[in-house]
Order: sequence, then structure tokens, then C-alpha cells
Amino acid sequence: MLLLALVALIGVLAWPTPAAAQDPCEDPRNLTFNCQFDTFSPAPGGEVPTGWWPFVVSGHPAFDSATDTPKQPSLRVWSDGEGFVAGVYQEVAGMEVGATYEAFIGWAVFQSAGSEMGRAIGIDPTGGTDPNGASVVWSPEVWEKKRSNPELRVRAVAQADRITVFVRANNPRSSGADQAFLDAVSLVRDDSVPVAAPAPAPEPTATPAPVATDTPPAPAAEATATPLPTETAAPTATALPTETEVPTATASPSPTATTLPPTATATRRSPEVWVLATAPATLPSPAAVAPESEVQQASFGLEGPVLVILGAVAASGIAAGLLRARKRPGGAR
Ligand SMILES: [Ca+2]
Repeated sequence: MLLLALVALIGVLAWPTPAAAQDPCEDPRNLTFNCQFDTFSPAPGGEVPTGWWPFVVSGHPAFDSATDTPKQPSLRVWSDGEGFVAGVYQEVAGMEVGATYEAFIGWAVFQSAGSEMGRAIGIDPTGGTDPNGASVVWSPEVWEKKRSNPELRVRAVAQADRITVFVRANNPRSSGADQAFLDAVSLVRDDSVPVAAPAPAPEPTATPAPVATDTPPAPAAEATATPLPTETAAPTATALPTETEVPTATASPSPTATTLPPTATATRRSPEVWVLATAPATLPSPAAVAPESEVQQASFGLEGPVLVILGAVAASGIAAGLLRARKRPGGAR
């Protein structure tokens, strides 16, 4: 009897419970596509189960199909001579926001000269596809060399109408040919957990509470708002536009700008330079004045001869008068 019991116990330990019992893909609630990795499609690094996408966090592992699984084929992620962190993911649509979902992998084992390789399953409840994303919820990582890993399951509350399921193999260091075998990845809705729809409701309730606390500081903010209008008065200091008129005055200097160069020379402190500077500045003015003075001189030049002529005429007139006066008495004679 003892022997029979011992043999039966060894049999249970040596071979996992019947595959059918462990096949999560047979669960009618399963939501993943190609749960049993029945078909493969080409992908970077080799080929991956159809409907799944490969990801590589580190290393350069290869992806292909293998026979190490209760229901062939399985996905093999492996390398020979280099560590790696890699796996596959699938976005699953049709989620109900607030509902709880559980992902599970029925087969996650490895073959290696080494004694450990991490395996884990994760969910990004926001639907992200970055395995390093902070929103990804990971299961505990199983490192031991064993062929049944019921602990490789994780739950999350959907935050979007689609969520992402990840399965990952973590081989920190090479032990030669290191191979991970993955298969049967499922996602089911856990109806035992009420939909978190009420959860968003309490959030708004919590929001008003802090708002009440904010009410007292609110007036403080108003007081702060009072100085703000004062700052608005600052714009009243739009006296600046008056300064803007200054530039208008600056427009005048622009013609004077021609004078600037000498002025600049005058800036060299010595009063003499000032004189010199004034001189050239005055030079143009005389030039301009020159025509006027010439005109004046010209007018004076005309006035002089006219007076002479008038004088001569007057003198000749007087002389003629005297001659006539002398002739009349003489003629009378
Ligand atoms: Ca399979």
C-alpha cells in the first residue's frame, strides 16, 4: 500500500496535472486570440504566435515554435551566449472599464544549464504596449526550474476598453543555450469582483471634500487677486506710450544725425574738440546762408549804382537849370 501510494505521489510530482485541467484556453470565458499558440506568423527575430507581438527589453533572443508543451506547439524564446529579457504581448479589446480581468499562462518553463530563469505575466490595464511601462501590473516572477506554475497569474481593473497582456522570460546571464517555452496565455473577466464603476463615483465624492478644504484658501486667493488688478494698473503706466512720443522727437534728430559724427568727436572731452566739432557743423550752415548773403550783397550792389545814377541825374538836372537861367537873361538881351 505504501509503495503504491509512493508511486502515485511520484507520478503526480513528475508529471503535471492533466493538461486539460491546466489548459486555460478551454475556459469559455477566455478572451485572448490564439490562446494555445496554435499558429505562428513571421516576426522580427523569427516567428511568434499569430495575434501576438514580440518585445525585447534586452539582448537579442530568437523567437520560434517548439514542442515543449502539453499541447504543441509552444513559443520558444532563446539565445546561446547572451542574456535577454523578452516576450510577447497581445492587446485585447472589448473590455469593460472598471471590470477586473485575470491573465494566466498555463505553460512557462525553461531549459538551461543554469538553475534559474524568470517567467512572469503582466497586464497593462490602460492598453499600453510598453513592457517597461509604469502602468503594467506584473505577477510574481517565478525563477525555479519547475513545470507547473499556478502562481503565474495577475489581475487588474480595466482602465480602458482594451488592455494588454504580456508574458516575459528573464534570463539575466547566459548559461549557453538558454530556452524559455511559453504557451496557453488566457485572459478572463473575474465576475466575482464587482465592476469598479462605483469606484469612479466615490472619487468625485472625495474630490468635493478637498474642495471644501480649499474654500478657506479660496478667499486668500481672492486677496491675492486684488493685487493683481493693481498690477493691471501697471498697464496704466502706459505712460510708456508718452515715451513713445519721445521716439517721435528722435525722428527730428535723425536729420541732425548728420551732425552726430562731429558731436561724437566732441565727446572726446576737450573743449577744443567742441570748437572743431562746432566748426564743421557750422560749415554747412554758412554754405546754406551763403546764397542769402550773396543775394543781400547783390541787392546792395544794385542799390549803390542806382544812387550814383540818381545823383548824377540830379546833378545834371541842376546844371541844366543853371545854364538855362544864364541863357534867358542873355537871350533877353
Ligand atoms: Ca500550444
